[in-house]
Amino acid sequence: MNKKIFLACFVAFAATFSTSSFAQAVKVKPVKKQTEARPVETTPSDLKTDVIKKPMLIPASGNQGSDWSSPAGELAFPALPYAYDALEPAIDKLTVEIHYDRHHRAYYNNFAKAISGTEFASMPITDIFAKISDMPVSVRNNGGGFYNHVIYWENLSPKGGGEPGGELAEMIKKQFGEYTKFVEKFEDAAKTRFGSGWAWLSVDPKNGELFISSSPNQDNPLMNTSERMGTPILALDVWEHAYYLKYQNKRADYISAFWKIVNWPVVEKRYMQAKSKK
Ligand code: MN3
Repeated sequence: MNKKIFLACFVAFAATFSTSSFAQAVKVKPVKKQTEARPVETTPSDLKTDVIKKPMLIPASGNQGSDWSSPAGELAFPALPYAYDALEPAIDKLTVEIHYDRHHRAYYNNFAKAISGTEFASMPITDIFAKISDMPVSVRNNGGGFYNHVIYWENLSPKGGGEPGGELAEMIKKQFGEYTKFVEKFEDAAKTRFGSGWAWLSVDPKNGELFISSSPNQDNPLMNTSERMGTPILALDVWEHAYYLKYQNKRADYISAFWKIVNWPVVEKRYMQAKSKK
């Protein structure tokens, strides 16, 4: 081969090779297309960026353990009681991370903003909920979003599952029959909640009875807009952001996995507290 031609071929080859490697190195992952039409969730606007790894350490708060009696303006954003991957395989790490660090934190921040400098800042959040029909919609959505997720994270545990014990177990048996009947009824409330919302087990303050309900959006049974008001002792988030990455449209599979991570001792403790306040 002519030396010049060889050199030209070599340069052309090298240029092609280096261009394609470079192209590969900077190749951006294609954005996953949504494969089916589904209801659009309202998500805080700062959720659109990729997940940023942040240290887990968040200052411990005064409201850990569901003490909601302090003024709403003094409530802190509580630390997640376990690592992001601790609930696997029931709930995957990325879902917990985004759900807690983006969604929940945004509700907290927006709630703090909504009540800052208002008379609501000095009221316990439970008193705000009791008058929620008179409150601005930002207080309702973000206050509910903040509170509901604290209840939810606390009633989950990597060591959860099994069945409730103590007086709660007795009351469940008395009101719903076997434990499996209770599970069926709770699952029904969670599955049939249309769109985004929550399923709840609560204590009726008037007679100490347990009842199952569901709520739309970020509403909860403490709000005076509820059909039946009560103190929530078990919460299940059925917004798509709580399960979609792992379960996609299979909400029912997420709901059955939920029972494997329910922190019954916490639910029992809440039951005893709610009962004593009736
Ligand atoms: Mn949620």
